[in-house]
Amino acid sequence: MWVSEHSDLLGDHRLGPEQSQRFLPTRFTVNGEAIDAKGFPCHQIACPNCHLTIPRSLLELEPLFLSIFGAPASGKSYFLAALTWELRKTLPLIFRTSFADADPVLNQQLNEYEESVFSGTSNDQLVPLANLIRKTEEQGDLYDTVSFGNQTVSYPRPFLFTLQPQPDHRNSHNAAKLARTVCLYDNAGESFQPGKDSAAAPVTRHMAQSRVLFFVFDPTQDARFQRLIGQQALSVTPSIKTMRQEPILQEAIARIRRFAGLKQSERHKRPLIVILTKFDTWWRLLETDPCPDPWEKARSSSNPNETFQAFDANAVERQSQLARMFMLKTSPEIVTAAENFAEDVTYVPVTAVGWNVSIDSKSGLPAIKPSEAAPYWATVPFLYGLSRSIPGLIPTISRRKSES
Ligand SMILES: Nc1nc2c(ncn2[C@@H]2O[C@H](COP(=O)(O)OP(=O)(O)OP(=O)(O)O)[C@@H](O)[C@H]2O)c(=O)[nH]1
Ligand SMILES: [Mg+2]
Repeated sequence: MWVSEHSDLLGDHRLGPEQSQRFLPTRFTVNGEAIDAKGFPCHQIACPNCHLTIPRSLLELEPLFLSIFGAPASGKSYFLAALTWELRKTLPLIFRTSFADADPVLNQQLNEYEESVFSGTSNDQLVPLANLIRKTEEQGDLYDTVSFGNQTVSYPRPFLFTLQPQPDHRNSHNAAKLARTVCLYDNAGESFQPGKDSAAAPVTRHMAQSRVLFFVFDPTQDARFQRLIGQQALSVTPSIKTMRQEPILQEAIARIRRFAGLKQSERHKRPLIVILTKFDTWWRLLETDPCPDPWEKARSSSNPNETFQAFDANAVERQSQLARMFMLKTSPEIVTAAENFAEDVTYVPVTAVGWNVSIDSKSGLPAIKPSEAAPYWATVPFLYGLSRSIPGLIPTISRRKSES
C-alpha cells in the first residue's frame, strides 16, 4: 500500500483518525510514484497487513534480524547504544563496510541514547547512568498500536540500519549479495518474563526470525557472583538487586522453539552469543588483563601485496573459553541451558561505558563523565555474528588461520 501525502487525506481504519490514508494505487507518475486521491505524488509505502510504514531499503536489501534479550536492568539498552555508536566508526574505517540509519525517524530513540551517553565530549560532570538511558517501558514511544477489528495489537518499533560493502571492500564485486538491512529491537526486560508475549503484544517474536541471538547476562545480578566478588567491588554497583536470569533464558528458548517450529530434541543452528555485561565491575575475576580489539592486519593469499584488516575469531574464542570457565563457577545453569539449546554458543564480556565508572556522591548511584565513555568489545558480538552468518562480508581469521 501507499501512504497519501495531501493533508486532507486523513484516517486509516487500522491506525486511527490522525494517520494519513493508506491506499492501493491505480495511477502513477512517470517516475513510478503512486498518485493519491487529491492528485499528489506519494513517496512512502506501508505494510498491507498492519498499514505501518516500511522503509524502502527493507525491500531492496535482504533483512538481517538480530535479537537482544535479557532480564530487566541487565544492560540491554546500554549495550545497544554502545554497539551502534561503535559500529558507525568500526565498520567503515576497519572493515570497509558502510553502516547507516535506514530510517532516521524510526531510529530516533536509539540516536538519542547514543547522543546522551557518547556525544557529550564537553560534559565533564559525573552523570548517574540511570539518567542517561532510562528504563525501557513496556508501552509508549517504542511501540505502534494497530486495530484489527476489536483486537488491538502493540508492535515494537524496529531500529533499521543499512550495511553495505564500500567500493574499497575486498568483496565489493559481490556487494549486492552481501548488503543487508539490519533490524534490531530494544525490548523491556519484563517482556521476556514468562507469560508476557501475547497476541495483543507480540513484542518478542523477532527472536524466531533472528539470525544471531544475543542473550544479555548481567553477572552482577547473580547472588553467587556477588559472594565471589565480595563487598569491595560491589561498591561500584551499590543498589544492585539479585535476580535469577535463567528463567528469562528458558522462556526465550521456549518462545523460539514455539515460533520457529523447532522440536524439543532439535538444537538451534544459529549462533547464540551470551553477552556478559558490566565487565568494568568484574574484569579482575578473569585473572587476565582485557584483550585488545580482536582485529589485525592480514595479507591476501592470492595477492601478497594486498593487505586488509581481518577479524580475529580465534581471539574471541579464547576470551569466550575464559568467560565460560568463569560462568561455570558462578552460573553453571546458564551454560547448560544455552549449550543444550544452540549448537554454537560464544561468551563475550563487554562494558558499554568503559572503565571509568564511579559513584555519584549526591545520589549514590553509578555514574560516568560522558566525555570519558569508551565502550570495550561492544561491537565484537555483532562482528562475530556477521562473520558466522554472512561469510565474505567481514574478512575473518578463523580457527585454522585461514582467511575467508
Ligand atoms: N558499570 C556498568 N553499569 C552498566 C553498564 N551498562 C548498564 N549499566 C547499569 O545498568 C543499568 C541498566 O542498564 P539498561 O541498559 O538500562 O538495562 P536494560 O537491560 O535496558 O533494562 P530494561 O530497559 O529495564 O529492560 C544502567 O542504569 C546502569 O546503571 C556498564 O557497561 N557498566
Ligand atoms: Mg532498556
